[in-house]
Parts: sequence; structure tokens; C-alpha cells
Amino acid sequence: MAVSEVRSAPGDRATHPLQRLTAAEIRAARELLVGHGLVDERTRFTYLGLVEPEKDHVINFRVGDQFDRRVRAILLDSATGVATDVTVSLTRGGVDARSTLDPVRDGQPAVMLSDLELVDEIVKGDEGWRAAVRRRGVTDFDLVRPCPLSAGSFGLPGEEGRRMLRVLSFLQHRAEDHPWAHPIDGVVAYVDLIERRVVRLVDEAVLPVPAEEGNFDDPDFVGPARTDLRPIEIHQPDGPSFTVDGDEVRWAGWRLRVGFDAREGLTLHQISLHGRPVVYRASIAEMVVPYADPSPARFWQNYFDAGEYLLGQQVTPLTLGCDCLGEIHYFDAVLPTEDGDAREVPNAICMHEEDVGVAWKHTDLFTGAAETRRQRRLVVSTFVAIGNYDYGFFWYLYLDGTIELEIKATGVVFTSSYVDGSPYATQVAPGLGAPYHQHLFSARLDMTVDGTRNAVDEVQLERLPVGPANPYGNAFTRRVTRLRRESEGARVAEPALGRAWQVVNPEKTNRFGRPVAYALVPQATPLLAADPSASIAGRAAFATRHLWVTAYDPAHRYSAGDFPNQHPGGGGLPAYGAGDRGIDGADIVLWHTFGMTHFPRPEDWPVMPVARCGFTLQPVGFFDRNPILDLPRPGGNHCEDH
Ligand SMILES: [Cu+2]
Repeated sequence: MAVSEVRSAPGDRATHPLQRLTAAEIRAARELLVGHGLVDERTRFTYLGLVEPEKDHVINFRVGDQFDRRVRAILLDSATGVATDVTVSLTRGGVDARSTLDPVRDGQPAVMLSDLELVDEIVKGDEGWRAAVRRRGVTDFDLVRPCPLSAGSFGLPGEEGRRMLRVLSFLQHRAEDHPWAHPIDGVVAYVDLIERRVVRLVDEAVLPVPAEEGNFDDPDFVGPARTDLRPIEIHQPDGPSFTVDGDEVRWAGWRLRVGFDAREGLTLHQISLHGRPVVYRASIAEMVVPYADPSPARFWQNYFDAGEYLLGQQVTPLTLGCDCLGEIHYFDAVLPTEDGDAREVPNAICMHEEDVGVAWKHTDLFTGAAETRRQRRLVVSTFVAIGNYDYGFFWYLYLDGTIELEIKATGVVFTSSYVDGSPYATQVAPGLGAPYHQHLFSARLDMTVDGTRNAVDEVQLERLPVGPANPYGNAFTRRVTRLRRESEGARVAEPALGRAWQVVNPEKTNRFGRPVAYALVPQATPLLAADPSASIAGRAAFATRHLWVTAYDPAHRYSAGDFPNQHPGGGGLPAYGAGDRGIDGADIVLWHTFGMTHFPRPEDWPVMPVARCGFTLQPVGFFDRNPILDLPRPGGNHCEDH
């Protein structure tokens, strides 16, 4: 294979195979697609991203080695609705793969940012919708905010093969009034985005539009700011302890690469500690927000925020002193536009180190020793704003080898009119409801614990029965079960037994002759609540198990499949595991479902205090002893004599 400079980007050539796409490369990809007759003025880029080279190639990469820069683009013909999935090589200037989506079998490309304007135009031009909204006392349509909501797949008559959205609308009292306070409930427009018309109007219960405003950013609404909080300032007089070279970060023995994708948002790559690999690639591969209310106006509400709304495209710039405190390093994000151009989001990723209290401590009864060491973590974070909600993705690397992902959910809850006694919503303001829902995330953890040959042991508490070997009934032990095939790798957490999953390397042992391991410790939060027969149970099958383990396949990237938008179901997990491949001593990927089942509280209105969920990866016999004995005694003001 001939390898040359990246076309139209000389001097801007990537120096690592996982380096994030530059604006020049995105534009070069567009030119290449135009040159091959795949793009014209009707074409919309619903996705464009780096195709990562083979894992072996990346792991064995040495500075100066040549590599192929490849890009995947999902193109939509806005006039016909025909979608094309193309992979091109910027290096070789050729089209490597190209296929047309079958909208019935394959699903639809993601919802686009421009669909917000499109649905506004379509519903406001529809006489039926205007009449239904008027019946609810709304006459100034300029103050109505229709929302482009993903349609799902329910086998409803006339919907097959259409590219659709369902539209619920909200009212503003004026331009700066937050519309979420005023849902225009009972009216749903089912919109065909290609024919650009309302194909069906649900005009159900006529409910009053809640009137009370919820303007958390208006001093007149919230009252004067409190004055009892004195400043907290973070100083690192000698600067932070990390170094950054392009996308590569080193901190306290850790080394990793930061990535950013239009769909997954923040990704971490080649995470290693003291030169020993732990995770090859970590990302949020999917997330879904299913709602509980079976009423005609909202039974269909299930949003795949990654696969349908593209987490990365919704990233927001971060501000020093507000979003991030201390000595910050920012990474900008470069994203494709719908025209195939590039746009930059400044300060999209924030990185800093944090003191997080005591790392270890002991005051000894006999020796009089009194020792304390302090813990720190490296924080790599990003925030996305998807309609009403905001999500923060916070990856933490700790000195002791722990890796943690914490998701912070905030923003504004989705709202409805509140009907007294509703079993599906909380009243948060007069006549205003916040419907029950779940936020279910799927982390894809491509593990490389001391190498690519890994296996998974399920470990949990086992109580032992009273008997000759346990006469006093106190005995308990640790049960270890090796998961040998993909069918055995689909597991549910068992919090009462402390069930966790250890990724072991059977070829690498610690000083006790035991395989080194990293454990996935789940929070064991509720799984998908919908009935197994529900449409969403097939479309978000990943959310019916806390753990899936699959044999590595570079094409297996997304927990609900490549195109969850309007997909009929069965994509992603468990289809990836249908071959029931061996996972014992193989290159494996862990997929972990976690999240929040949200029964909103009155305190979640009008803007929701951050709610958290996540998981940890913890070394288990990866080291031979406490790996942070070498932390220095704290200096400065921390630990003075009393
Ligand atoms: Cu919520």
C-alpha cells in the first residue's frame, strides 16, 4: 500500500494513528467525497469521524512509522432520504467501502442539529397543528418551541421507511423565558423530514398550559444571591503535575491519549500505569433515556442521546472558574458540520488535578506512628447539552491505580402538564409535571490488562451453610466464576453479594503467582424498566444487563448498533455476541450498563442539582502491595504540628 502525505493538509500531518482529526482533514475528506461524486448540495453529513487503525498497528506504533488516515462519513440525501455509509482513505485518496442503508432494516442516520429549525417550520405550517395549539389557548406561534424528538420504532401504520421525528411543543412568555415551564401537552406532530410534512397529529387531552415561570437565570425569579460563602481558591504555585504533548497526557505514572468523537464525545485511549497497559479504549458507546408514561402523547419517548443525538456534537465550551477550578489544561474539539466543513469548540475538554482527601492513614497503638498521605486524581471532563438536559462526563485517574467514570446529570427535567394523582410524574410547579424516566449509559471498555489476552472472572460473596466444616455459622468465602463464552458474559449485578467482574491476564502473574487483574466495580443501579415485549427492550437490549463481554471486533462499536434511530431492534449487543465466541484468554471488550432511574423531586425544578452515577475500575493483585507507599508526607499548610 502506497502511503503519502495527507492530501490538502501538507505540514499538518498526523503524528500518531489515534490523533484526532484536524479541520484540514475533515475538509480533505469532504473534497475526496465530492471528487467521487458522493456529495452534492443536497447532501448532509450526519456523522464524520476517524476510523481508528487496527489495534495491533496502534499498540506497536513507533514514532515515525507510517499509517493510513481513514474517515467514516454517514451521508444523507436531504431530498430523497437515501443514506450512505462511506469510508475513505485520506492517505490513499480512495473510497474503501460504501453502502446504502435500508431504512426498514438498518434504521436511520442520527437526528441533526438543523432538524430543530426544520420541525419548527413544518409544524407551524400545518393547519391541524395550529388549530390544536390554538385550542390550548396559544395564539402567538412565534413563542412556541417545537422539539425534534426521535421517533423510535413501533410498527405504526404508514411509518415504515419514513425518516421521522415526533414533536412536542413548549411555550415561551417572551424570548428569554424558559419554555420547559410551559409544555403544550396532548399535541404531538409526527413529522416526515423528507416529505417535510406532518403525517399524523395526536390531539389527545386538552390540558392547561402551566403558567408559572421557571427562570433560574433571572435574579427577579431567584432573589438576591447569598453572601455567606467566602472564596475558595486552588493554587498550584509550581504548576500542575501533568504534561501534555498533543493529545497525549502523562501524570503520576499514568499515560493516556485524549480523543473526541462527534458521536461518543470524550474518549480515552491507551491508558497505562507505570508502563503497564490497562485500558486500550474507553468511551460511552450509547445511552438511552426511556420514559414511563404510557399515554398516547408520550409512550414513544425513548431518546438515544449518543446514537440518535450524537453526544459529541452537543459539547459546550467550558469556562475557567465556573466549570473548572484550578490549573486547567483545555483541549479544543474539532467537529464536522452538516455541510462537511469543520467547526471548533474551544475549551471542550477540561483537564486538571484535584486533591481528594486522605489516601491512606494510620495512628498506631503500639509504635506511636502517625502517618497520613493525601490522594489526588487527574480529572478529564466534558459537558454536553442535549435539549433540556446537561451531562458531564468526568473520568478520574487516581494515584492508587483506580479509574473512575462519574456522570453528572443536570439541566432541566423534561416536563408535561400534571394531572392530579398521575402514577408517571412528579408535580414540580402548579399544573407542571416531570415525567418519570431512566438515564441508562453503556460504557465500552476495551481492556488490555497487561496485554491484549484477558479473561473475566465474576467474583462475589458466598455464604456457607452450617455443617461440620462451619459449626458456628460464621463462614463466608469469595466465589470466583470464569466467564468462558459470550453467552456467559451477559450478566446482572447482585449488590447484596458485592458482585464484581475482574479482568485478569492469565499470562501475567504477581508475586503470589496469581494473575494480575483489574475489577469493574458496578454501582448496580436498576436496568431497563420497560417490559421485555416493549419496543425499547429490543432497541436498547444493552440496557437489560449490567455487563456484556464480547470478543474484540473493530466493527463492534455501538451498544445499540450503528443506527439506533428508528431501528426496529436487535442491533448492537446482543447481536455482537450472537456467535457465542470464546472470551477466556482472548482480546475482550467489556460493556457496562449503569445509570439513574429518575423520579424527579420538587428540588429538581426549575434547574436540577447535579445527580451522579458511574463505576470504578480497581487494581486487584495488579500490584504486589499498596502502590502508593512512596507518596511524600504532605508539606505546606496541610500537616503542621499541632
Ligand atoms: Cu432525569
